Amino acid sequence: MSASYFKDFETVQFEGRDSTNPFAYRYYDKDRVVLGKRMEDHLRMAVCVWHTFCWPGSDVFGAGTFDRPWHRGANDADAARSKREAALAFVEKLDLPFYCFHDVDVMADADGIGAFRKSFAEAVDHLEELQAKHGRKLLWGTANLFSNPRYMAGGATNPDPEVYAWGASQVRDCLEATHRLGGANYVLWGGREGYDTILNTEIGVELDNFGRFLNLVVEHKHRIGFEGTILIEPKPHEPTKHQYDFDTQSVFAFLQRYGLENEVKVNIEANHATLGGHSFEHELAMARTFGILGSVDANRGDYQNGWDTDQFPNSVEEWTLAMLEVLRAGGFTDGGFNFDAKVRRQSIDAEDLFHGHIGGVDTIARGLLRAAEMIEDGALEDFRRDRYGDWSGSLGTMIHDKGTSLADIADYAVKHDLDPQRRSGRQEWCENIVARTRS
Ligand code: XUL
Ligand code: CO
Repeated sequence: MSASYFKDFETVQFEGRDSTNPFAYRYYDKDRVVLGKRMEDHLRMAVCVWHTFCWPGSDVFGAGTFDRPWHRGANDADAARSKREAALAFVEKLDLPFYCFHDVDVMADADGIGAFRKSFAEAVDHLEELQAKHGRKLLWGTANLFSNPRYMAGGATNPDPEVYAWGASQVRDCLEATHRLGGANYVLWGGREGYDTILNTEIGVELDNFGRFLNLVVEHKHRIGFEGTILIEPKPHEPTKHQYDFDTQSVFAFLQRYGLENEVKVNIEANHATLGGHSFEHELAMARTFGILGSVDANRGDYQNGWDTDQFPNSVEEWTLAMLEVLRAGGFTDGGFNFDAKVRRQSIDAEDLFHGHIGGVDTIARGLLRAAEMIEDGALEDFRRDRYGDWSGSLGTMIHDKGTSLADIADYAVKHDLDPQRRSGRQEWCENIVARTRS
C-alpha cells in the first residue's frame, strides 16, 4: 500500500531560481560548492518520521484529517512496515541524504517490555534493508519517553524508579539500533523531564537522577563503540509547564554540573528557541560560544501563537542569520538540519508533503548562500573583530593576565585618568548588510 503512495512524483531536482516547477529546487543545488564545501555536505538535511508519517493531522479539538493508507487500521506489523517503506521512499524522492526517528515511530504497537523490544527489533532489521535499497542514512535516532502514559511524570525524572528502568531499556535498545544503522547522532529530548507544579516535585532528586541517566547513556555509548554525538534538545516547556533542559545556557550548566560538557552537545530547534523567549540565532550563537553546537531541528513558530507549531521554515532572513552562526561555528561535523516540521492539518495531500519540504530546503539553502556572501564580503566580520580589537592591546592583555587584581585595574583607570570615548555600535548599518545581500 505504501510503495505507490508517491508514485505520481518524480525525484525533486535543482532547476534554478527561474524555474516555475513547484516540484523543483530553486536554491538547493547539492553539488554546488559554497565556501569550499558541497551544499549537501554543509546542510546534511533530514526528513523526520514522526510529523511526516506518524501524525494523522489531529489536533486537541479534532481527529486526523490525512487519510494516509498506513493509518486506516491499527498500527500493526503491516501498517508499520508500510509506513517505513513510504518514509524511506519519500526521502529518496526529495533527494535528501538523511532521516530521523523515535523508536515508536517506526515500529508496530506492542504492550509489555518483551513485546516492545521485539517489535522495535523487527523495525530496525527492516530499516537496515530500506536504507540500503534507497541509499539513505540516519542522522539520528531517539527513544520516545513521553507519549506512553507510563511517562506522564517523566522518564529519567520520574518519582518511580521502575519507570526510569523502562526508559533505560528503551534508550539502550534505541542507542544500539542507531549505532547499528550507522546513525550520526543520538538525541535525547526530555519532553516530560520537568514539572507541572513545584508543589509535588523534588527538583534536586529529579535533576540528580536525570544527570545520572545521561552519564549512563554516555557510558553505554562508549561501551558499544558508538562514535556519533549524544545530543540534548532544549525546550522551555510543552508538554510540561517547565522543562529542565530549558535552553542552551541551562543545558550547558546542567552538563557542567554532571561532568558531561565534553561529551554531550545540543540539538537546537528554531521553534523551541522562540518559545524560550530567544531568537533562533541566539541559541545557535550560545551553542557556538560553548562549543556544543551539535545539530538543528529546522522549523518555525508563529508570531501570534504561544505553542510549538512546528511549521516548515520559510523566512529567508531568519535562516540567513541562523546560517551565519552555523558558518561562524565552522559548520556541522555529525549534525545536520532535520525537518522537525509538519504540514498544516488542511494540507491533506501527498503533494503537500513535497511543498512543505521543498520550501524548507530552499529557504535553508538560500540562507546558506546569503550567509556565505556576507562572510566572503567580510565587512560585518571585520567590523565585529575591530570592535573588540582593543582587547589585544596593552590594557586588555593586562586585564586578562591571571596575576592582575581588581585593584590593579582600578588603579590603572585612576592613574591614566581614563575618559573612554563612545563609539557607535552601527546596528542599522549591520542590519542593512543583511537586507541588501543579493544571493
Ligand atoms: C518536540 C520535539 C521532538 C524532538 C525529538 O517538541 O522537538 O520531536 O525533536 O524527540
Ligand atoms: Co525537535
